[in-house]
Amino acid sequence: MAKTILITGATAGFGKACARRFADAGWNLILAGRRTERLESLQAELGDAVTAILTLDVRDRQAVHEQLSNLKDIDVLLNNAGLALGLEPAWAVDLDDWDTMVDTNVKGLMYCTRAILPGMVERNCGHVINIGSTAGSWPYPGGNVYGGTKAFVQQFSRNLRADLLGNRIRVTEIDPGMAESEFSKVRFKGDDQSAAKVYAGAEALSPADIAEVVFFVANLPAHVNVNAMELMCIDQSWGPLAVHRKG
Ligand code: NDP
Ligand code: 8X3
Repeated sequence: MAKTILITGATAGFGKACARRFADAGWNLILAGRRTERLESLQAELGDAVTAILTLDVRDRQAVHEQLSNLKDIDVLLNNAGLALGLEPAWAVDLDDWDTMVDTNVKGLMYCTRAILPGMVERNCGHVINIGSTAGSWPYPGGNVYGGTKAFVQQFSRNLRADLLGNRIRVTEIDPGMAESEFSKVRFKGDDQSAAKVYAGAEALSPADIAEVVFFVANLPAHVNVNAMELMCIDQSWGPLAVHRKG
């Protein structure tokens, strides 16, 4: 029987690429995001593979509960919806941006997980795949709260595993580095030039690369749990620790 994946943030980037990858392999898809017209066009592209589209803002706790808690037979929950806003230093940042990142990347992911997990526990099977980021492990100037939200995703994923020990439910955190999607356009609030500079001259990861990794971990034998996987494009690596020198 075909398995079912619920993808949050399916209207762009990683989520959309995952929808295509899993549909290609015969999975059923439930696609969620705020932009209905994009969900409809993905449904038109992928046809019967899409069993439902859900216009959903993951920050809306009540809506998440109403729309997700009744879903039965979810084999994989892909907690992908998320965003970064701004790159300002912590003392200059717009507090609304910090709130939006926490509400989406932390609280939205919590709400979706809490809505879907009881059904998985009842059936004693399932897989929660959380999209973290290298930003959750490796700091950079301007990463402040975005990196903090992704560090939450890392520890929450581990703690879910601890809670679920004894159940046949897997939890995986995928931590990509720089990947070319609409991410930077969102971060720079529609400034295409600033967004393009992030990827200029480098061969960034693509959403399809991430989809391949998500597909891989979801299709391992049921007793194999990949706890976490970090990936970067070959053109990205770490720099030295920064030193401020007088004069
Ligand atoms: P995109 O901007 O291309 O896609 C983001 C998706 O998240 C969209 O489908 C958007 O849908 C959805 N989304 C955002 N806010 C909400 C919300 N409140 N409710 C529901 N859906 C929402 O970015 P990516 O595909 O690159 O990002 C996907 C995930 O990967 C994010 O969690 C991001 O932090 C993470 N990531 C990205 C990296 C990168 O370099 N691109 C690297 C590491 C991690 P809509 O606007 O229609 O609601
Ligand atoms: C996205 C990657 O380096 O822009 O999570 O934070 S980065």
